[in-house]
Amino acid sequence: MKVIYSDKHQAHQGGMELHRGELVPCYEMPSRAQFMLDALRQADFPILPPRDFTPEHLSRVHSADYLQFLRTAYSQWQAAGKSGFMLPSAFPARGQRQDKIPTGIHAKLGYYSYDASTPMVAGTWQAVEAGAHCALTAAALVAEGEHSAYALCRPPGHHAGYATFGGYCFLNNAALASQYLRDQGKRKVVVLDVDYHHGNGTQDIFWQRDDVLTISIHGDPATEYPFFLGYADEQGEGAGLGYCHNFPLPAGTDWPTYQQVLLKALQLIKDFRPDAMVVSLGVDTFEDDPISAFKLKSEHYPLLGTHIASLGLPTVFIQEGGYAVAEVGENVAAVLQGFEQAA
Ligand code: OKP
Ligand code: ZN
Repeated sequence: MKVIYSDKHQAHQGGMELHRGELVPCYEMPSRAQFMLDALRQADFPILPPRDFTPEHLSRVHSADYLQFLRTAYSQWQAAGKSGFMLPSAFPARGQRQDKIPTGIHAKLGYYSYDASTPMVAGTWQAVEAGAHCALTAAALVAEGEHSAYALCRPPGHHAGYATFGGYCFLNNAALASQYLRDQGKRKVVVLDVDYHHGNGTQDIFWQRDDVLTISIHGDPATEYPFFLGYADEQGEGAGLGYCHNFPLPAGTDWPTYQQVLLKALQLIKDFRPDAMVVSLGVDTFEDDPISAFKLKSEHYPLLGTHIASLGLPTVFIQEGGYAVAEVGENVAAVLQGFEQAA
């Protein structure tokens, strides 16, 4: 399978994030992508640059005002005399106005975000746009008939909603790939999110739709990020009711338990009978991940790939999280190799 990669991701280097109440160096760092690229090259995956896409592709899953905000936010910060990384500091809470789009940069940051763990810098938009183009290119290859493709996106995307950023994510790469597949004639698409964190952004974007099934297996939001979404009783709304499934799992979840739940998710996918699949591939389920609490070992990642391949679906893999930097590369390569050997 082809790997789509752009070194433009390097322009996004956040600096510090507010993590569980402490300002710490960003876990989501450029070396993550370098380790993945090295491991994939080592494993002989062909590596290609992204194609160009028009802004209209981004507007398919994000609001126009949100995209405009992302493109201009850092210049507005600089115009206010600021430099360095930029974080939101106040958010509209219960009882406060969300019907007015504010104009000041600090108000806008809080309006469009929902945490202080997602800094932006001067190169963020350039990196994020290139990542989205990697996802769209991988989707295009699959739409054109390849059985699978992998987009090495950095930063990740699955926490980005229709008009919200957070959880290190700005554009929802998995949603962009899914919508692209729909627009190219795949009638039903499933997004399987195996990142440790709930794919709240993807859920938000497809919440009211029955043409894109979203399934996420993740740490229990009662204690794990994104905290306020990802419970099992979230099932979609309107036409989308029944087309969203969440599997929150406790800290300490190991491969036998994970595999049982994965098999349930795969059965839901078979029942849906999709024409294509998008996998939000996070390897922060790894036992040594610094911000996660599952206990998967490196030997389990090929098995994850094999299980996914058993569906026999045209599949776009989108890179999400994974913060045990030295091991992310081999774990990602292991999933893709497991998939290819079984496909
Ligand atoms: C991104 B992905 C909150 C901690 C914030 C954000 C985690 C984002 C994970 N105090 N941590 O799903 O791997
Ligand atoms: Zn994650």
